Amino acid sequence: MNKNIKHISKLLSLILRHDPSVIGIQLDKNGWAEVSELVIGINKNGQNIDVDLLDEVVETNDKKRFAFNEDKSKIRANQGHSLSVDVELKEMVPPDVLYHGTVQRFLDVIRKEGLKKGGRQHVHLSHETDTAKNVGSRRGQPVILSVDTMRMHSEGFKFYKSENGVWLVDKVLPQFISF
Ligand code: HQG
Repeated sequence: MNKNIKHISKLLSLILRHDPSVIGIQLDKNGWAEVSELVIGINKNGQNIDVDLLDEVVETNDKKRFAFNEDKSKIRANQGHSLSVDVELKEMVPPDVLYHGTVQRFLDVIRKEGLKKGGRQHVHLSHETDTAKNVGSRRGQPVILSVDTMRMHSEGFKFYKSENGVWLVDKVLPQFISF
């Protein structure tokens, strides 16, 4: 990926998931930023960007992290927020098993407490073991945990799927995890 595009993608993640105030803008309750305000804010912050480049960043993003509204006047992150916004996630029946990528040093705590959402709004799970492996690799040698989502679902836990295909849940108790 073009270096500039990657840089802008990272900046967008910061602004749209965690802290819009870094460029002096606000998100609405559904996590939307006004595209016009965003472009002005990013330019003021010293990064040259126009609507076409923003479009390219959204289109080429490897994980489809961002989405425009219909008339492209607004933009938001599909998931991954620490900010408490309602991105209108769809509740869905999960596949029988989902995976979580982590690293060895967290396993003792995870065995005791299960998976917790930490700084984000949800625990992130994936359908593919490869994705879980990549997620874990961000922190070191990846460890892939399997989650018995069929049982969780039958016991009433709610699952959501983001627009870009990430499975989200409030927490995963240890009894549902295979180590
Ligand atoms: C671990 C990226 C101690 C958990 C990725 C993880 C993903 C615990 C870390 C998305 C724990 C949290 C999310 C417990 C979980 N005690 N550690 N009880 N429960 N953990 O970044 O899932 O590129 O908030 O295993 O690709 O790593 O940003 O979550 O290691 O999709 O779009 O605590 O972020 O996507 O880390 O990653 P994170 P995650 P983007």
